[in-house]
Amino acid sequence: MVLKSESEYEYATELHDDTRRSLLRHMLVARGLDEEAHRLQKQGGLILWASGQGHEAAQVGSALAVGPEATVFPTYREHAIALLRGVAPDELLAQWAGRTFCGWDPYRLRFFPYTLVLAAQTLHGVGYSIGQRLQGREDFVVVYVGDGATSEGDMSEALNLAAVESASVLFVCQNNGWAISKPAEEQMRTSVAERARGFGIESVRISGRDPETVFSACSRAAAHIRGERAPYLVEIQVGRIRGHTTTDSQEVYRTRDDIARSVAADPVTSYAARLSGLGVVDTAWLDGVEAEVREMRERLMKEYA
Ligand SMILES: Cc1ncc(C[n+]2csc(CCOP(=O)(O)OP(=O)(O)O)c2C)c(N)n1
Ligand SMILES: [Mg+2]
Repeated sequence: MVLKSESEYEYATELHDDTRRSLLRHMLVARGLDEEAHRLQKQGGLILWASGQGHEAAQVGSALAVGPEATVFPTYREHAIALLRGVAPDELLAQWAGRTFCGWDPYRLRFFPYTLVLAAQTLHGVGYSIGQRLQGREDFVVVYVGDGATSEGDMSEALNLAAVESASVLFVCQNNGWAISKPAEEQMRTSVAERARGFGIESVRISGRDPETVFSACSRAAAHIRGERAPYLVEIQVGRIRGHTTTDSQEVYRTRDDIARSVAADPVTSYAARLSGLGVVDTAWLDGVEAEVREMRERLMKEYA
């Protein structure tokens, strides 16, 4: 089956300005937390940090599109979604400081613990959805997975199970092109979106640079899942700005140009510039968010430095 190119998916949905400001605010807060966590790790306050820089539009756009009723099964890099779901910044960092396995209540926030065993959460998510439906409860689940993790057998089992059981699961693959130092081209011969179709799951592949594209694509995917009672997969191509984690030196295996391309395609700075240019946000609004971020960073600094 031939995968449609991105240009065939025109997501022209006009978003309300409040939604656009909300997208940008969540992205800016996530970026601020990420910068602070990275700095704290370098100072020894955290044991490890897996940066989400470059993934913000994919995460915020998808999480806002599915709404608060959906239960999220994350990997270990979904910090923007954690914050959006109400995980407190210090709760989020607690696990990266080795203080807890999970600093929040997964049931109350509908945001499950981070999973470091690659793709394990894909089966957890599908099983949870099926179980919820059997009990007559809300069964909409969003499973996040990286490109590298799709090579795990669990992912194939999860896709097949979701397809045959018509589970209400949205699979969101954030394809940042790398599984640590292994490039995506060496992990697969087709796109993840095309692979999903082989299991009988509808899918789309989009760019993760613009949160509005992600929001629109995931809104459509959610409508499909709720309307058809069938799973869906959205593959979002993102750029990984920092290394895999703070233990990684990506300069060793990525070319300067490749890293520079990811930096140049930064979804946070480009969306801020775009909304400023359109007059959707002004300096006072941006200053307000900056003050909020500064306060959050100062609190984290006191707690973890
Ligand atoms: C079952 C399993 N095998 C190997 C690893 C080691 N490992 C940790 S992260 C990673 C790469 C994952 O890449 P990807 O799924 O693309 O996610 P990304 O880190 O790029 O967001 C690997 C191989 C692991 N955590 N779990
Ligand atoms: Mg990856």
